[in-house]
Amino acid sequence: MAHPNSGQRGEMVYEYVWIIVVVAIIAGLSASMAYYGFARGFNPACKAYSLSEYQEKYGAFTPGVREVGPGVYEVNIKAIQFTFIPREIRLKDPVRVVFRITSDDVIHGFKIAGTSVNVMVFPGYVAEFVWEPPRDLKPGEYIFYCTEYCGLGHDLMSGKLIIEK
Ligand SMILES: [Cu+2]
Repeated sequence: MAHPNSGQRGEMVYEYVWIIVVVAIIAGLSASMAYYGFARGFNPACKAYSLSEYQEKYGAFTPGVREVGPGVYEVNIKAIQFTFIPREIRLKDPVRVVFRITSDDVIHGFKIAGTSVNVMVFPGYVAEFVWEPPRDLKPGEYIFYCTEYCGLGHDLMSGKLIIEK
């Protein structure tokens, strides 16, 4: 016995309408992603490139904090099992901070508690991003820590960022 709805043209029309609706939603979302990504340049704030590219451009990767202008800092960090080098970062009145973070061994994370900073760090690559601290950022100590499980000492992997005004 045939299905009670078989052969009814009205039912088929709904099938086509829904196919068109679903395809239109997917096409619309893809188009808006492409528009914002390519035309408006809304991309992830973090760049990643290989350590050898870094070395070609800047020479050896030296961990540390450099003040390159008033309130403008460059902070190089090396993440290794199970610490960060340096473990203490001191910034006075930071306006713009360029972080460059690399790993010597496995995948690590770098998050500064209470701020928007949170990146993944891959061995052999440099994660580079600019942090413009909010104007009302309170001076004091901010803990930074690893957010990717990297071995037995993972929970020891932290340091502190000191903001002075
Ligand atoms: Cu870790």
